[in-house]
Amino acid sequence: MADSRLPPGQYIPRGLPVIHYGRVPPFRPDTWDFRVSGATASGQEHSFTWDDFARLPRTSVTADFHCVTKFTIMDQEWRGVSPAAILEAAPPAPGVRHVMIWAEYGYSANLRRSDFTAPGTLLATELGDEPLTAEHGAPVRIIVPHLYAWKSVKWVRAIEYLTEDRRGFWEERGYHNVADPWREQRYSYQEEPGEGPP
Ligand SMILES: Nc1nc2c(c(=O)[nH]1)N[C@H]1C(S)=C(S)[C@@H](COP(=O)(O)O)O[C@H]1N2
Ligand SMILES: [Mo]
Repeated sequence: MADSRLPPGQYIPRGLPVIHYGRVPPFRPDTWDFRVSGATASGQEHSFTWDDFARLPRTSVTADFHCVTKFTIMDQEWRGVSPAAILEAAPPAPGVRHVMIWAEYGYSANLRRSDFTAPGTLLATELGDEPLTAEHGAPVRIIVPHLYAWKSVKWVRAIEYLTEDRRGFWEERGYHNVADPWREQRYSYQEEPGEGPP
């Protein structure tokens, strides 16, 4: 039953939309890196080359994708690296409750640690058995299917461990800090106490 899988206010469009702010960045495997910074257990930043990243354990997720502009894409099959593998390779300090996902050109989105480690969340490198295309976020994007898709950051380059919550790009511009589509958490004025940084 498709309807029970469609959050309130959403519809199913034709085709697969491409949406982002700004330009599509080029991918240069020789200079690309993936950093884990902020409150790491060691106090040091971790850096992965493309080869390092490609050697991390891989898994897949099938999920629906809900954009706040109201389209929903059903049953996308993603493959990539589980956030658990990142937490293991680059352990966070005790106290880390939030993360900031950073993309090329400074786009960012914040997640609660529990959303980062949720079973559907994935650092995806493939969609439907094909490597991600540039416009859909190659080489790595995060997929957080249980939240509005502005948090599914394309072209991810870094994860910053946070001991206190901080707003990302759209969360600073009037969008909801949590962004649960089932509760229609679209805008920041809907936030209840405790759902955003003080
Ligand atoms: N780096 C980056 N990631 C981003 C965005 C962006 O502007 N920059 N837009 C987000 C929004 S609003 C949506 S709906 C999805 C769209 O993903 P798609 O283009 O693969 O359909 O990407 C998200 N990830
Ligand atoms: Mo979106």
